[in-house]
Amino acid sequence: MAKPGYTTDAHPRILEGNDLKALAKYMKSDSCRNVFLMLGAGVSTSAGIPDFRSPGTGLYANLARLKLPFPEAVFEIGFFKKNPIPFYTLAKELYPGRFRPTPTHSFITLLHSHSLLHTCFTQNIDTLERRAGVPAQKIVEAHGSFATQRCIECKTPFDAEKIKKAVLSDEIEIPRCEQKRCRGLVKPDIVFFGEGLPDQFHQSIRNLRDADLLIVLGTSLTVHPFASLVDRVPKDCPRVLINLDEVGHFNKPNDMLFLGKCDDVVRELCKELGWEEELGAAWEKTKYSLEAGEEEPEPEPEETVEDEVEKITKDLEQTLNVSDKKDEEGPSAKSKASDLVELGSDEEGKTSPAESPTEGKL
Ligand code: CNA
Repeated sequence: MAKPGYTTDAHPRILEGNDLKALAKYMKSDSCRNVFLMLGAGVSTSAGIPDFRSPGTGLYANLARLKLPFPEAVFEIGFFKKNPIPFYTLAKELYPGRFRPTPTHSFITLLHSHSLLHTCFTQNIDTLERRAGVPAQKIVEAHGSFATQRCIECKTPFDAEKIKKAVLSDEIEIPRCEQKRCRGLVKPDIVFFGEGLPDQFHQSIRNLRDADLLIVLGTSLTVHPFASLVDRVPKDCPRVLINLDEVGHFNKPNDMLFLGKCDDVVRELCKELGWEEELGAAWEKTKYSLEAGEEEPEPEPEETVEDEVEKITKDLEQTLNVSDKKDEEGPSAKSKASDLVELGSDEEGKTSPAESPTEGKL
């Protein structure tokens, strides 16, 4: 719910500059009551989870050398039906529980504890927002998550512990529906190409008209309809982009651009807000949240996102080598590429919005 008692006339949405100091001042003013966030994979790269599109370290660049008809096939529902092994190989690497939330995730919990957070829209499927302690009712997982799973045929939900066991076992087991006449493939509720976005996403869009501030973090803004949320806030609502590179069209008078790593920018912003210590304390709490009840882990040499990508690619390569035959049965690059709804490029090389009524992620 948007906070009551707010009028634009009494509290105009005006920024006094275009730096973090001005942003912090606005955030502490009475004008800023409802903060909305839009998150992408760049928020989790410092946790060791590769994004898709960063050149070199992104999953797509690395999957390109594998025997997939095209890198995105791993997340394509038609391909999954024919060969679920590549997805499950990747799922094993990305399965929640192994990664610690980042300082940026902890910043979101501070927005909540300071009664500023309205909704955190995320494209991420890693559930790190929840792990950091952001309340579930404040999160819209637009592309689904690993939190629940079901049969892709009869839609019967599947037991969380059983899928976890199957995914994390040494030999990947592909979980199957337990309904006697079904036995369909089971998949985490992650939105694949060719699948619709959750109802909660569509229902939450209208709330953006109450936004006093939109902060967009770590996303290439190439996936629609998610990317179009930036245009759903009121005309005078300040919009902030925090990303490694410039994306989207942040050129309105109240727009702000901070190019850099999310964690670095967020730390600076917290300094300006006087939240520096709180951020440190909130992030410290995430240290032992890797698995409920898990003891403090032994210190390990820090794994970089490059190491993680290399590991994922190697695992997939190995799996695909042993499943050549299945690969051959899979859809051809040519025929499936034409089915994708998100990857058409406009003249600037950016992905254009899906024309098709069928939605899809990526
Ligand atoms: P993307 O297209 O890979 O873009 C990531 C963006 O983040 C790029 O613009 C990068 O420059 C930027 N970036 C990378 N690291 C940082 C950093 N440390 N600080 C600031 N910016 C950074 O990913 P999107 O999220 O835009 O694409 C949407 C896809 C990616 C969704 O469907 C997700 O499900 C999917 N995805 C999710 C995860 C995850 O859950 N962690 C990981 C990989 C992909």
